[in-house]
Amino acid sequence: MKPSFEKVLVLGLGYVGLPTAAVLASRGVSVIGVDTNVQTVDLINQGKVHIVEPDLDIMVRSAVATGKLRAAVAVEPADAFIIAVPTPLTNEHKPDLGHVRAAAESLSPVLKKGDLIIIESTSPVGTTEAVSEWLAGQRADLAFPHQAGYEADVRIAHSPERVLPGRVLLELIRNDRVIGGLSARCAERAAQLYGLFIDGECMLTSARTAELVKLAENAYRDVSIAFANELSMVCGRLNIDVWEAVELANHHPRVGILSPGPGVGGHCIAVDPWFIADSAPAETTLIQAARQVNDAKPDHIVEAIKKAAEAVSISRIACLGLSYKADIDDLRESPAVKIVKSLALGKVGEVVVVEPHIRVLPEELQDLSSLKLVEIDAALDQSDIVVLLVDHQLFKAVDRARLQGKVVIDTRGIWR
Ligand code: SAJ
Repeated sequence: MKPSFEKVLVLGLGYVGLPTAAVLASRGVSVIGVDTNVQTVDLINQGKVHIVEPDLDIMVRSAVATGKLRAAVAVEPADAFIIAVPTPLTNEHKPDLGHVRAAAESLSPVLKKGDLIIIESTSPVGTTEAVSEWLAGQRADLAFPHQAGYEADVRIAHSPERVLPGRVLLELIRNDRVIGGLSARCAERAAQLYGLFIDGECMLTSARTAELVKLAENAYRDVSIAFANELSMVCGRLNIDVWEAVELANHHPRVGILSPGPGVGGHCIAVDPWFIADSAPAETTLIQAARQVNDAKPDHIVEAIKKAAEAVSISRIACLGLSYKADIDDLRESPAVKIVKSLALGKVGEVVVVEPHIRVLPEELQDLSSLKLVEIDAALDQSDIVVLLVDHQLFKAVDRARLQGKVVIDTRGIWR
């Protein structure tokens, strides 16, 4: 087996692909990052980045400057290929494997004996095997692992990313890594690649198990958050402070209730549980119920705001935060965006929004004429109802005296 990797291609230069490409390049490997977006490719070749993540800009700049990282729109031959493209959800809650398939099939012309392909994209169980079958359909001259197992010419593995946005570079190196091969040899070869930059443990398993493990991790978190969110609604009905109840319950040595919030956002936890539900619909009552509980939470908050608005003559509402969680600029699937949109569409008072990490409102909020993006001071001065949607540092630092006399709806419990 080849001991080293001289050249690695990373397909998809997003939140996972770009940091992975930069870290590999920092270890002396020649890395080509491939993306279909020409602007992204141009930007990276200038040593710049298109996503906000601590230290990523410095790492990319130095990797490009040393010539170890280059971006391109087309694939080329390499020793290993890492696929890190999105796996979105269709409107029917089904996984869309179009990007994974296109990326995998684009490798067909450059693939040769001894190459390694790793799928990092979060994928439903069976995807890695499907990649092997798709490529076998195009390259009858090579033996693939679903046909030839240990003796295959090409090694294919799944190793899901598990990094937390905001801590990507740290977690990429420190986290333990699950590596699932279509054969033991595939997993071993992939572990050699990750061994170049990972301090955590590499745990080898089958591709199907690795696929499920990743989905299980995010579904587990979704179910845990759903429990906290359901409890917050129970406490609302019974007029109990949920934060106090959670804090007290968590003194029990075997209880660790998560924090309720306005709902679950981001591109992972709100999406991945559906991949399990799609594969085993009859067996996933709990997972599907958790999705419904978390998806219903924004509407529950909107109802509480409407009730508060009815109690004042002119309701001027300040919504604090739009991102899907604290101290990042990522608005994907954000419950805060859903709540603000619903208030504006329902004409529930005059709404101003504060989001320190963006300069303009996202497109879906731009046409709502009643909505304005303002600074925190202006928002607090102008409002009678303050809705805290994201626990950004900026909001934690608000002087509580400034909230006096206002109706406060604190969905994250930071001002208790
Ligand atoms: N949330 C709560 N209450 C909590 C914790 C989170 O309401 O107690 C909300 C957040 O506000 C946010 C959502 O849940 O809207 C998700 O945030 P998160 O910090 O739990 O997770 P993500 O989506 O940023 O990242 C997750 C991580 N997975 C797990 O923790 C199991 C990360 O490790 C994965 O790499 C990432 O998904 C991914 O890409 O799959």
